[in-house]
Amino acid sequence: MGDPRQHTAELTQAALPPLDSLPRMSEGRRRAGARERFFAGAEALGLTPEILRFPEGTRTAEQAAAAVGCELGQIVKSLVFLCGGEPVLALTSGANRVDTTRLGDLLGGAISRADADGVREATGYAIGGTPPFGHARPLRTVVDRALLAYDSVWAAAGTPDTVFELTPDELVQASGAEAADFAAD
Ligand code: 5CA
Repeated sequence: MGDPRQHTAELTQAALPPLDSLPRMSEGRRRAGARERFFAGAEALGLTPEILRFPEGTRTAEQAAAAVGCELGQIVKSLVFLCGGEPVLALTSGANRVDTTRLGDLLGGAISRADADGVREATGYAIGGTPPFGHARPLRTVVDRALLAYDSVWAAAGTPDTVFELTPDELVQASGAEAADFAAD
């Protein structure tokens, strides 16, 4: 046995990863923050969503529908596009795909898909967790008329493992969305 202090120092150094490899905040804390931000945003709009968390993930519409046991069409996809450089939000039924030509005609400009950084910048949330309202700043929002046919729909609550249920009326009111048909045939 050598000097026990030296032994401890070696063990400690061996156990610690280099500082620059550590994430600044754990994924769990980041997600908790995003859920809280979403809840506060929803409250400010007069809603008190019951947020359900599914550890297996609700990142895609298919995963979300399987998790809650609803129809795929009841899932609200909160998709960010750019129209003439401005972010816009297309709340789209999980059963539909966006026809970007229709969306462009509706909004009056050329449409492109926002990338992951663009989504976070426009909404304050990550792809797969983007909620339909309660964003960093209000976005021009359109809602797929197909969603309005259901008694209730489900949307992301700020993280890719949470969802909440609401009525189509609540969705339209809280998002300030204009109802339209922009889904592909
Ligand atoms: N939590 C689920 C159901 S509520 C959800 O957020 N679904 S979603 O459809 O709104 O978000 C995932 C969508 O993000 C996918 O449909 C996909 O079209 C889009 N997406 C995934 N990766 C990227 C990417 N790298 N760039 C742009 N869009 C992406």
